Amino acid sequence: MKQLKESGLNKEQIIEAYKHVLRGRRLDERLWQLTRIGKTSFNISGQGHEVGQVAKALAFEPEKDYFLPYYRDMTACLVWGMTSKDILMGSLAKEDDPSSHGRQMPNHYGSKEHNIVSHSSTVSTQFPLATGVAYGAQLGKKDYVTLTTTGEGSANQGEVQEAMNFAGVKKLPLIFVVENNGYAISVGIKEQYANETMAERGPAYGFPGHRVDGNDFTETYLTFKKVVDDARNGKGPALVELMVSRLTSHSADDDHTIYRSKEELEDMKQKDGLLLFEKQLIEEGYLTRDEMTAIDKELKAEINKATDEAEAMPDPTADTISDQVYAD
Ligand SMILES: Cc1ncc(C[n+]2csc(CCOP(=O)(O)OP(=O)(O)O)c2C)c(N)n1
Ligand SMILES: [Mg+2]
Repeated sequence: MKQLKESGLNKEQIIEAYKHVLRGRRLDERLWQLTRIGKTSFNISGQGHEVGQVAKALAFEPEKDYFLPYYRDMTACLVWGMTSKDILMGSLAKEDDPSSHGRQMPNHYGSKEHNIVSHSSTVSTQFPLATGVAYGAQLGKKDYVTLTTTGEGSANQGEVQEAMNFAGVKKLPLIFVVENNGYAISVGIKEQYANETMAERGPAYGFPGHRVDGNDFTETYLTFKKVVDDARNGKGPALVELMVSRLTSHSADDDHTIYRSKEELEDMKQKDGLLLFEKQLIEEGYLTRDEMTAIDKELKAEINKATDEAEAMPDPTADTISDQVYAD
């Protein structure tokens, strides 16, 4: 793994990155708890994707760049500006949920305030939409870059190929990401695609493709920094394949112990990106274990407060059922 100092980020920024990673993990654990005690209907989790998502998001300028995420990108959405309370209001389907005012399923992140465009449950439909958002930047001579993401199984949908082809033809300022966690629900990669890597599909459409280890913070951050800078400078799109692990079942509605071996699950736990990142932070002198424990305590208090506040927010009322669904 590359050293953290090679990222060019200072100590404060690296510690901030760690807080984002840990917040993503702790908040997701809270979402699981709420599902299990029947307070929410569903959860789909990014545990194992967090380090890569933080490194990715930090390479953008969320004040102006657009993000069309997929359902596992909660931690990236937190970096982009959403709060724990925002996410919790979405899971609890509250009227003030910024993603959809409680109309969508949990984990369909969106925020008008933060340029995060809400997506459909039909996987990868955000890809052609992102192409449109990026084309808007080009036609309007604006310097924002658009980011869109999906999983490696969903990357085989037809509209993904259409979106990448159009982006290549027009040289759009658009970064495509495939978060490759090796599974599409219970289906492993051997049954998903026949090419070696997802990254090699970039050059097939006329732009660079990079495969990075999503647990290597520096490698991921520097790769995104380069492609984002290039996109902003008119050099066109790129595809980044982020190699990550799905530490949980696909969602709150399945049990991965049925289709993954005990050995595989144990091995994955040992290689948990959060633990590797913590080890690296200690070894490279950024934080001590005690300091990490203190940060964890702070984040747990923050998430408890956000949960109480989100739970106390009003539900949508029946007479507003079609608000936020149809334009006036
Ligand atoms: C068009 C479409 N087909 C099937 C589904 C059901 N579905 C939801 S997620 C998913 C698996 C996606 O796997 P992958 O793209 O690898 O992403 P991951 O969940 O592993 O992050 C499937 C089949 C769907 N939502 N939309
Ligand atoms: Mg997958």
